[in-house]
Amino acid sequence: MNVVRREIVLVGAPVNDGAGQKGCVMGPDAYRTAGLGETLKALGHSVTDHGNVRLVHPGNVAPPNPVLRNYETYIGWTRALHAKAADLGSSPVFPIYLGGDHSMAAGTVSGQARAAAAQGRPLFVLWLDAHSDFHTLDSTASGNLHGTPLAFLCGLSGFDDLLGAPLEHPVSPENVEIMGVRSVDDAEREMLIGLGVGVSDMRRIDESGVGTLLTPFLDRVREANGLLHVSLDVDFLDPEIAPAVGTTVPGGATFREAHLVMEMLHDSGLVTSLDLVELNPFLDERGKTARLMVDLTGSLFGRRVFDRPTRSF
Ligand code: Z70
Ligand code: MN
Ligand code: MN
Ligand code: MN
Repeated sequence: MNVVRREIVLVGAPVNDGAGQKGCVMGPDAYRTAGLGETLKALGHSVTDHGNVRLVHPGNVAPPNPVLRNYETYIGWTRALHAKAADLGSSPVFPIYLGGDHSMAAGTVSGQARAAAAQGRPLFVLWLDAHSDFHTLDSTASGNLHGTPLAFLCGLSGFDDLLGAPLEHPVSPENVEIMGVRSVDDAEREMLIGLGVGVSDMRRIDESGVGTLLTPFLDRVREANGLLHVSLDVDFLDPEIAPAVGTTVPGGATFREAHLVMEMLHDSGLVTSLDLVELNPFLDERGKTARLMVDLTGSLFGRRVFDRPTRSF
């Protein structure tokens, strides 16, 4: 078997203030309960659980837009997770960040991008999500900050409070691929088109298939000698198979589409860090969604039905 043994580090990010409802705070423990560590060990990897990152409150910061909800904790979580991810990114481990709502990616991905830059390598981001999470602090109408991390990560303006300075190592918009999207607000659409972010929406998936859409992106990562961060939002999946999310959007990725993405990512050998976000265990059905997310992570780390052909002719 050609198993590449990875040194995996689990990092809990019990972030809930970016979402519209409560429950994601329980995400990290649901993944642990569903056997994420055991699953990865059974595939031959080493797994160390670093426990949960703790919020450091930044003190009083005036929000630039009155609609923003929990602006100060967005800042606190971004700083804490950025520091953790920059540290892990500079060592040979594979971090899995257990969310927590998607606002946590402002910290995890910016930290990984800092570590990538220190190695002189570009960071690519595959954002698997029903939403594009591409609002600025001005454009968001809901004020839910989990709708903003990808705009921050791509270097859009207005986010300087998050790290206390302009983002030093933004992710290049052409190095981002959003896949599975089916809910985009008008302001986000204009910015995504203006910046040339790669988007494979559900229609393109229906027409071409996830494999055909993913291959050219992976080729670009490889040709650029890039690092690849995958940010997997539970709502990428169809709510029939993954009900444990705050805002269900019908028409998501199927079980097989999602596994194929993970299997192809595994075979590429290009992925260097992962977020598992937006799991709301309070809304789950007997652990079904948590277990599916664990199984998908297993596919990303090498689980397969056969490791070689049964015949040589
Ligand atoms: C909408 C907003 C959102 C979930 C991201 C939705 C944002 N664009 N919702 N992830 N579950 O409120 O900005
Ligand atoms: Mn999201
Ligand atoms: Mn630097
Ligand atoms: Mn989403």
